[in-house]
Amino acid sequence: MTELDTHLEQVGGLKSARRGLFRLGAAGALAAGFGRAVRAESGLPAQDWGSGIGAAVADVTYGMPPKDESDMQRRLVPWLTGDQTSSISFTPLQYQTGIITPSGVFFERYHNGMVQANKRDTRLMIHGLVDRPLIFTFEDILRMPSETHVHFLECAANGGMEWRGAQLNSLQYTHGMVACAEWVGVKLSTLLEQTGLKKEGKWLLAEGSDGSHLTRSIPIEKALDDCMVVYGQNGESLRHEQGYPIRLIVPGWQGNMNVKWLRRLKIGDKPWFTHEETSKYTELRADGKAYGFTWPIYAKSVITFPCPEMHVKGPGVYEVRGFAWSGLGKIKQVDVSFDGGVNYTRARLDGPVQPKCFTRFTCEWRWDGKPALLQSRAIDETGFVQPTIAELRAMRGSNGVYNNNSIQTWEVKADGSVNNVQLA
Ligand SMILES: Nc1nc2c(c(=O)[nH]1)N[C@H]1C(S)=C(S)[C@@H](COP(=O)(O)O)O[C@H]1N2
Ligand SMILES: [Mo]
Repeated sequence: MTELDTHLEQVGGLKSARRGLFRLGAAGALAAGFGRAVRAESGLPAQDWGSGIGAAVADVTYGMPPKDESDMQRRLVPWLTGDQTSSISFTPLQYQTGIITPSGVFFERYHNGMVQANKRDTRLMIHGLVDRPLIFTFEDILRMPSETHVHFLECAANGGMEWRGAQLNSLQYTHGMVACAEWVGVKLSTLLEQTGLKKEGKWLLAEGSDGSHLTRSIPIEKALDDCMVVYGQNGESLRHEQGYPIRLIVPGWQGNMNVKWLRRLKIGDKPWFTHEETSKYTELRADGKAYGFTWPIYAKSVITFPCPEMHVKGPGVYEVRGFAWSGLGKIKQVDVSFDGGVNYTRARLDGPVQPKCFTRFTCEWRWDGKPALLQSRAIDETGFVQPTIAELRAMRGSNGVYNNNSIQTWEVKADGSVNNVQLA
């Protein structure tokens, strides 16, 4: 018996550990259909990197991805915005393997460029209808009780170019204004406990310290529910791109409300109707009027393999992969179609399934080599079903920009290439 066996026997885990091994064997047999592995009789020649000494550890380094992974970059659409300081870059979702978006490729959205704020001069003022208006330093915020949550963040303009028809033959450009990260910080309710709230305080205004002084109104129920002032992102401090040193996280609601380089929170008795929540970031209807506030991101999903950047190579068995998310809570179900939405197969949810967070889904696909139309449809725990683009257009016309959560169709051609298409 090895030391591990003895330990497992003591804690009563030996049997299940052994069962685990057998289960692995069974999964291996099932997976055989996927591979094109060759028989091992021929032997495995040594690889050239294995014959010498590897690189030494170095002092004071920050690791970078392997050279071969250099396609994993944020990209922009040059014609989309008039200049690059009020612009956006897109997350390379086609290369994202798990639910966490690496901080270096988290999409960026600036209304007036990226500013390099610092911890020393950062101040957060909370005032308005509070009992004790207060100004917090970064140190003050860091000392307070903290929490960790994994949440997606999506610009309401994600997919905004696709309202009038399929435009861009790229997953990065059709869906890359979204990303998901682990955030660490202080709940807004913890901060507001210190200032106290007057009874008439029903709304909160959040303002950024960058030149755009971006401001948004948030109902106090949401502010007290799950909003956070965060300083941690994926195990380190926020990046400048994401609002270093502090930003607001408004879980599941429009990216625009997640104010970066946070500076001021004002409590009031009514919303402020700033231009970011009236002329922008509202939902246009077919009649040209816009709905009032629509804050949450509704259930949405997209297949990340195959996609225009990730082709299939010949008939055979594939694992279709993707992400689903909802601003209303957890993802309950994802269905995948191979025939443009006529038939659907239930996908496997690759847990943990967390609220207002990317959920990874996978679905086995036996491709016969004929043209196919791949789709995924998300359903969240509130029962919200991701709509088709035709259903969305019937409700809202096709002149809008925001809140396009429609089902994406990828056309797989006989040669294995993949195109962004829309079905009437
Ligand atoms: N202060 C400030 N906050 C901001 C913005 C900004 O330009 N300035 N852009 C907003 C918009 S429109 C979006 S979609 C998100 C994007 O967050 P990210 O750049 O971390 O991806 O930040 C929001 N918060
Ligand atoms: Mo945005």
